[in-house]
Amino acid sequence: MIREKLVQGFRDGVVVPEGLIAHGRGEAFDYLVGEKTMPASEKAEKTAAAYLLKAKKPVISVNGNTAALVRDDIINLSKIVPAKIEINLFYRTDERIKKIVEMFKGVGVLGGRPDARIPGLEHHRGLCCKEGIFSADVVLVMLEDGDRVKALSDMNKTVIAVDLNPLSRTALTANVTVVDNVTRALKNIIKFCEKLKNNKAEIEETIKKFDNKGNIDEALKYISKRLEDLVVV
Ligand code: PTJ
Repeated sequence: MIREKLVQGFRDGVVVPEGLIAHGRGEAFDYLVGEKTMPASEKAEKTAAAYLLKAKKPVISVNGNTAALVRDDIINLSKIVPAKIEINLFYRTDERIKKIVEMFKGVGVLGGRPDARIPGLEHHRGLCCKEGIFSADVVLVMLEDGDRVKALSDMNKTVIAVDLNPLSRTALTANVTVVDNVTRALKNIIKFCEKLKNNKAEIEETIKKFDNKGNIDEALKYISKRLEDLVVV
């Protein structure tokens, strides 16, 4: 189903060919994790929810793959937090932006008329909105390029990244790395937002006890143990 959604997104001009390649890489990692949420990922998802709820100006960044795969979850999450949604494309074209804006019609997404730049990124890739990503304190990115995560981090933003590759530059640069399929991750983050929403103490506690590097290590150990257990001879 995931593959079909992306292929349809590609035919509709929402997903780029590179997005299909990125999906293939993600799929390979998903087999390694057993196509389910690892305990370390659940911890990161809870922490992601805590950061989003605590933020003053949280923004969910959307690209072609996430628009095609998890549009409804993005809208639900943006309402629960509440957070702004900004379309921010790596392979930016006006036509793609227009198509994705159309997919989020009625929700009020940013990104159609960028009026600011993320320092350190070349022209097209640095475009963003002043009232969105540019002034956000917490940004949720999914299937994001490493340079852009680094640039956001250099702007002193807290970056939450969903990326199935625990060794990608994105995963290693983000403040909170969720090593999970975006189709599971967003649902879990929504679940934790509902749980934490009125509990300030637990939000603080969750953030305080989270160690991102240690959590990535835990994910790697889980994958490694899983592979060892799968060895038959
Ligand atoms: O729509 P655009 O123009 O913004 O372009 C989007 C892509 C995804 C093409 C662009 O951001 C890109 O090239 O990303 P990368 O650098 O290929 O990184 C994508 C990362 O997401 C890789 O580490 C994949 O393993 C991972 N990934 C792929 N599918 C999923 C995933 N992570 C979580 N859930 C997935 N379903």
